Amino acid sequence: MGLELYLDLLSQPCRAVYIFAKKNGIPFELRTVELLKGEHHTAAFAQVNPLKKVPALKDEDFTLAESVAILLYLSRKYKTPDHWYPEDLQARARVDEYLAWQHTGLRSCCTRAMWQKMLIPVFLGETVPPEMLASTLAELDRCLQLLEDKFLKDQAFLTGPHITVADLVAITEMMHPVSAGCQVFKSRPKLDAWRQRVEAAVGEDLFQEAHEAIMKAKDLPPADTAMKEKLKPLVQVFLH
Ligand SMILES: N[C@@H](CCC(=O)N[C@@H](CS)C(=O)NCC(=O)O)C(=O)O
Repeated sequence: MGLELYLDLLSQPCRAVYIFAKKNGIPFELRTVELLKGEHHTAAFAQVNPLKKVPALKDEDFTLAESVAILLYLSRKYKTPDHWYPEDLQARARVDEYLAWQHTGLRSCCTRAMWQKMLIPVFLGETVPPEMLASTLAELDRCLQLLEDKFLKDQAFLTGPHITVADLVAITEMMHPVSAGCQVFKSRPKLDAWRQRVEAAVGEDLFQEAHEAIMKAKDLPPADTAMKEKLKPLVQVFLH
């Protein structure tokens, strides 16, 4: 058995890993782990990732969790083109800087916005206090401004003139609030032009394929009682 990637494309870090692997022609077996069915809690999956989260990687006897570690492992093992994760010390440090910031920066804001604006009210039928949603969306706005001012500036891509794994991570993060109907790019021409460059670099077909499931999430049938029970811990996280 060669490389196996355990993914659910509803998940942002999974989409980043999926796009990276596909775009670079890395051969892998897709092992779908359906989060909404609670498949990440099975004993079999815990053998691959004891943290019980996707994405996860298995390469023969070697297993790995955490999307950033997976992206870097793939870039090194398959010697992907230098621009994705440049050898140059300072260019690489810029990518590392974004990858370190995003967990508690953009990813956190975008995921929270998607849960509060779409998944909790539409899929789970629970009320999100309007003042909580307003504060989440204001925080998202601040985060996007930071992305533009601190990272993108007047460059073509987030860390310089070429696309890197940082751009893949960021665009997949931003598609979370987009899927929930947030107008992330509408009043942000700089970010919108960047989005178009990233989509063009990835390829429109691959970009759409990776985002098909999340863009349809708003049409999911309402969760049943068992599903609501399973998702309770996550709802608690996103309602605080
Ligand atoms: N820091 C991790 C985050 C992984 C993560 O939180 N994955 C989510 C999906 S986006 C998950 O599996 N959640 C299941 C759960 O927490 O029960 C990464 O970047 O890979």
